[in-house]
Amino acid sequence: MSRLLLVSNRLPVTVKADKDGVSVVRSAGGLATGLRGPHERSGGVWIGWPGDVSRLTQAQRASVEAQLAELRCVPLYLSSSEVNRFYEGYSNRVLWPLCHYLIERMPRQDRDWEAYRKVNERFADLVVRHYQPGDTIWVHDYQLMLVPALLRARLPQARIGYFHHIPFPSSEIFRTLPRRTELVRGLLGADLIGFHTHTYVRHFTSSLMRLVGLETVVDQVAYEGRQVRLGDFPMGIDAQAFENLANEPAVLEDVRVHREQSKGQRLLMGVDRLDYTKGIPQRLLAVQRLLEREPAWRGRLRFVQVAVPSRTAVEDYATYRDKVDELVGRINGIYGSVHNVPVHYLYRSFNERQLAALYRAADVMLVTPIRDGMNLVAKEFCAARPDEDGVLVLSEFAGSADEMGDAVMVNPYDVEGMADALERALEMPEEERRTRMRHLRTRVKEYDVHWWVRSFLDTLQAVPTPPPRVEAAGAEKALTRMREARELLLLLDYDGTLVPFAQRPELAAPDAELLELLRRLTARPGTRVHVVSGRTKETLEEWVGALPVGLHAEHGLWTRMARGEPWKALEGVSTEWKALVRPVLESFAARVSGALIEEKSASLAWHYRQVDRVLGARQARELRMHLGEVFAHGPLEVLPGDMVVEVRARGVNKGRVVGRVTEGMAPGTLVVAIGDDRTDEDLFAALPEGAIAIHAGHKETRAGYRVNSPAEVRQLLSALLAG
Ligand code: ADQ
Repeated sequence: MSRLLLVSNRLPVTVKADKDGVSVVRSAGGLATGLRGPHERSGGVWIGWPGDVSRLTQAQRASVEAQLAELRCVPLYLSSSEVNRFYEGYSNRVLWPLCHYLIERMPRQDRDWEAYRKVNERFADLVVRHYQPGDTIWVHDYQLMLVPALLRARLPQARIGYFHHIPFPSSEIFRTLPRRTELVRGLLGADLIGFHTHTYVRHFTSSLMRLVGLETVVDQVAYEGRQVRLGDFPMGIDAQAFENLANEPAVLEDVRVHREQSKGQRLLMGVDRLDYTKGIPQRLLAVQRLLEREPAWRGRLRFVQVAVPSRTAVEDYATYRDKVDELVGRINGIYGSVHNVPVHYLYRSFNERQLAALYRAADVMLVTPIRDGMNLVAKEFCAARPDEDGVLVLSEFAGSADEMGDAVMVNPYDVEGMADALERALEMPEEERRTRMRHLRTRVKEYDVHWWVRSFLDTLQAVPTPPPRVEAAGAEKALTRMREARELLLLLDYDGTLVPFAQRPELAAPDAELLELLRRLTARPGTRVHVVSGRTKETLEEWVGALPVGLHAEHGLWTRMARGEPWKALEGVSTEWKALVRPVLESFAARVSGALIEEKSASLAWHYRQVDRVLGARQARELRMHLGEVFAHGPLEVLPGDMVVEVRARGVNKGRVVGRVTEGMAPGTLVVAIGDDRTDEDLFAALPEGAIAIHAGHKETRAGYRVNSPAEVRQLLSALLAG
């Protein structure tokens, strides 16, 4: 097993200072428990914030560090301003409500973005310092969404995973965020991006399409020359540990006491962090509604709501706390008596033993968040019921709902419906309760946190490591060889290589700088230049025909070897199929606004650069499929291009140009081809031995060298002239 570097905002520890000194205690949470084994076995480290240590003395700090080192934890200290702006400001005030669909809770201006970015950089720096070749890096959660890309830029060969613990919202919500694209690109630095459910994966892929124009094929996205995998990995809990706890004699004694105290009553339970996503007010309203409409339940219900204080420095949480307090007071005021109140509200943290006792004592467990990435409480409840009794009422907006179909499902926004579900749960016959609980427990026990860690890490390990990437330095090396060559033959693609893509094909005419560059290249001693393009011969003639360059139009169908010479076509190319294909393209163009058809002598192209991204990609896929089926054995081929589907006579490709231009070439001539898309790969494949192929962009390529953009192609060619 390779060394595992875990990266999360918080370290899985609590630092406690008292009169006897300072101690570092391991946390018990699901993530900490699940990752403990792999973390220790792999000999790696866990990097994160140990919490506020600003009040500690120098000596106490040193002691904390020594204890952290024992636990293989590396601290990243956050200043109080960073806590304020990176953690509470951007993470908890912006990203948390956004991902939970609560955009009205987001501040109107995201002033804390810079702090978020800087702290993400600090995390990446620290990871890089601890990284050793061969390590696997696993970054956790929404506080660190930029870290994967920051790492990728500095560790191109590293194996990087990222897991998003909260929901990933619909792209319609996500795209309201000013920094949406930076965040999505931040995640794309990873080799594997994991979510709790398939729905979140789908939402993420539609954001990729909408914001970056990337299409996901099954579970992979090609990005900057790498394949990024996406997957759903529903997180589990340490089910065995919870079951063991629930069977401990001291816990069973507590269960007995709880039951005794609610004698003659049914015990309803809620356990949450006090967070506005957890739906506590809606749940209280449902209890109130039940008592209101069914007087028979009055005095017979005891609802214990446990709420751990959370993010108390964020004002929204304080307001929310007041709201819950008020509701509890109101319900108890109306339905309580001198001896008894229906709602017992405990605003504090409980340890796992106490929680296990509450879970095991409950008749009905209410887990009704308005939105929740997964929700582990629902699973803990089931694990703590070896007696196979108790009813789980679960919100359909919790990620866990996807796996826990045997719960009583509720829509937390429907108070009346929730009151119905409560009643149904309270009156559920024992046999049904047991059947449902058995099924729930089987799932929770089988897909526990250890399974989750294993399946994520196994998938991450299976990702092939990226081939060593030739960076700009590689192009430098190509440049040296080009400068040294006595004779040079340049084969240059046009669109996406010499000029960037334009909204419409006719708008990509060469600018003065490009014409001058090409002219100077043709004047360079021993240098011949050919433009090899998919464009028509008329366009090439008009745009660059005045220069002493060779021109190859329509992917090599037409060739004009030198200025003033006639255009010659490849022989034996059929074009009758065009009459059949044209109506198909026309019917697709009519369906979507912005699509246009381009006709050349031996090809037809359907352009969708101006179509809505999602719709365009979907229509293009459908068109390719349709053409593939109908004309499977015809004399034509369908090429996916950059925002274009091109249908071309079979046998015509840029590779055919190579034979013609190298005929009679002086020995020792260096052939250099530069291109950016699939059609250029045909050219690269046909190059003679010793030639240089340069890919302009970030796609998968057989080229040995890479530059990033048309601007860099021009820089390279200018450097050739300068040298
Ligand atoms: P949370 O929003 O914190 O986690 P959840 O999954 O329910 O939500 O985990 C809460 C944890 O806190 C549970 O382990 C629970 O036992 C504990 N807890 C709750 N109330 C407590 C109390 N009063 N005292 C002590 N402990 C208490 C985020 C996402 C979730 C996702 C997890 C894991 O919001 O959707 O399931 O991460 O990915």
